[in-house]
Amino acid sequence: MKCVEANFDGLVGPTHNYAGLSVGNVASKSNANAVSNPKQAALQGLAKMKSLADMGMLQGVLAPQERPDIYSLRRLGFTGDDANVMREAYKQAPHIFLASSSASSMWTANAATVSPSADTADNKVHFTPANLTNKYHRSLEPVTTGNILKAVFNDERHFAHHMHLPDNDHFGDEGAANHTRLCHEYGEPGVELFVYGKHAFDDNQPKPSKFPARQTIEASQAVARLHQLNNTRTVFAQQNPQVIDDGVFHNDVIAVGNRNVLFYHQDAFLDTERLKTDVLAGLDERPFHFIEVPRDSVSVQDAVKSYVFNTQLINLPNDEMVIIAPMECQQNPAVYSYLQQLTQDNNPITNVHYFDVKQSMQNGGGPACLRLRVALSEQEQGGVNKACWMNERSYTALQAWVNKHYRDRIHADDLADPQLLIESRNALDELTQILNLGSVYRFQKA
Ligand code: SUG
Repeated sequence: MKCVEANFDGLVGPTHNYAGLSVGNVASKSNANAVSNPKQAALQGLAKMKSLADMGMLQGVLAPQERPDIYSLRRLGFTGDDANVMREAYKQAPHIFLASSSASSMWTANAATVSPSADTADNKVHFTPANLTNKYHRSLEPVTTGNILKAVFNDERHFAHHMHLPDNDHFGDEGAANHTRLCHEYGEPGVELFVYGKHAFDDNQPKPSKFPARQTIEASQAVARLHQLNNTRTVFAQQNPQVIDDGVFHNDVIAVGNRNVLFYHQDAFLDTERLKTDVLAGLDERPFHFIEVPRDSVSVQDAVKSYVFNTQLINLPNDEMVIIAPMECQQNPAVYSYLQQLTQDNNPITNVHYFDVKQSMQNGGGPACLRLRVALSEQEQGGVNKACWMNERSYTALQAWVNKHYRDRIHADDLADPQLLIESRNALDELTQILNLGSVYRFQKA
């Protein structure tokens, strides 16, 4: 079965801003209160999507969410018309209001965990939206994420959609950011590697002491069960608690895998040897490449600053494997020289392409955070909502849409402007037509 891996990037929403909401995420905290540029952010994201499509990759678009989330503010006791809810929430509980205004759904690596049909017992592609319980602003995402995924992958013959896991820290789940699929060919059964930060039901296991572990093993195991994965090809590995305390809040900040390559930092995992043995046990004899980056070449601090592991490892149509990296990797001497050498060494990676996604990077979201990977057979591709593919036509339409609706400057104080909610709803309503999504937002159902 010929399969390719598609990337579905999150479109940056109209309220993109820097609110310092993510403890444990260095960039988010250090850019708190900075002025953002939602228009530039969305255009940077679209440019990356279009470049990948131009490279011959299957590239999709996932719609952003409605913010501020008036419904959750009403649940918290703010009343009156929408403008009053915003005004009162901003006045009485500014932190809650800012959290309700985040455009964080752009980081679709956290939208869901996806298992391709080659790995699942019923041969369907399985999706479980991430509950993102660890951060309040992100915990507002899963219901709408589920609606959007169902509107994009809307063919029951091929796609199975699960509800997100119970909304509790015991089942904290951050989706594909902590999940990597390794295989020789996308259409063959692969190994699904789940990386977790802590055991929720066993206090005697190691865990970080300074920053939260967002993903539990219990959540990863539940997703593996829901997706009907084969035990012999499912690996659970613990992230090194020390690196979480150093700012590695998701595994995709310290490791990335694609097909027969796992590219990771020496300090990424608690037990690297065991992980390697378990991965190899699930694959056949063909060569597999563990590319371990020594701390002497790239420190964990440089990895966190440059996001060298929050890169996309992709196979181009000619089968060359290349890295899609943020510009920040070019600007960091240790990282840049490591990457230069890597493409000369004896491994499948031949080239690095650098992209400007700075608006997202300043909130701790690199190229890999912005995309959800979905390996699809030709038949399954036919079941995907056609309007959601990136091509010349959709690119032109989406660029025009951003230019028409987005602001080029947002500071925290601007978020309480009722006009911003009206602008955002108008924009999203039009977007659902461009992407042929139907009514995925609550304001459209009212
Ligand atoms: O969850 N930042 C996101 C970044 C997510 C990155 N995703 C992956 N690594 N896959 C987060 O911490 C910051 C929002 C703010 O501070 O305004 C934020 O939510």
